[in-house]
Amino acid sequence: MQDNLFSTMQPHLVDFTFDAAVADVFPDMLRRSIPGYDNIIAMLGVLAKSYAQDKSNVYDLGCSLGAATLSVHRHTRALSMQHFCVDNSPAMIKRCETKLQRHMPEALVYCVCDDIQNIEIKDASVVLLNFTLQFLPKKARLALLKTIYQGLLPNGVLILSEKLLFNDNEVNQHHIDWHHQFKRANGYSELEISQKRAAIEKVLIPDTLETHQSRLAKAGFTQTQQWFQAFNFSSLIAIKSAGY
Ligand code: GEK
Repeated sequence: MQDNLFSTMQPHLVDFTFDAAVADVFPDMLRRSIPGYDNIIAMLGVLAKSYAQDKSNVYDLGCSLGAATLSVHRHTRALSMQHFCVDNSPAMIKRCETKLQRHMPEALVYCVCDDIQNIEIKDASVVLLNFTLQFLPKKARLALLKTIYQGLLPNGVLILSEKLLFNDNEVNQHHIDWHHQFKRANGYSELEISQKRAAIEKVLIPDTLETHQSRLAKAGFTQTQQWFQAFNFSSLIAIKSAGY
């Protein structure tokens, strides 16, 4: 279904929520709003294949409709792994469960409707935070990364994709303008772009790349690589070294 949720003037714009109306148009919304989204999803599977371990767990935190889990499974189906898909939106997790049952029926998948801060992470070889950390209060982000680090096996990885903020105002504005051009090129109108921006700005709070890198280091990760960036959207891979 096509995303036209913000195409008509909304007299009382409320903060963005991941409700049923959003879940119904979500694949179209992400594809047309996040530069490189399909590419990132495909590469999550490619990267996961290098680090996935037999008899380990994979966590997709803020899984929405399970696109990242599907990609990981596509590349790792020869291994025996348990997939934990977590989202606190009932509309998302319900659709996710149906979709994964249909597309990976042979896999061990647990779809959990909860806040990702309440989840115990253990025996994990791959943890995905694909555009989710940005929705957590800033002061809760380090604690979650520490929990993830503790729950990872040696050589395990966290893949963290986020919208970025830039310290330099002019540079930041360029990225915002390029992103809006990308949305226009994908058929969003000026009204849709401005109403979506107003609805999401209090719930999606981006950090700079440097903040992410230093927070990952504080959580324990000694190796972090930025493997993707398109405008102000980026993805990092953080590895838990074998010595720990
Ligand atoms: C993808 N990863 O397609 N606990 C659990 N879920 C949360 C929380 C929380 N505290 N906060 C937000 N979410 C997906 C895309 S979307 C990104 C992720 C976006 C969930 C929220 O319900 C939504 O489904 C998801 O995180 C963010 O690969 O919409 O920009």
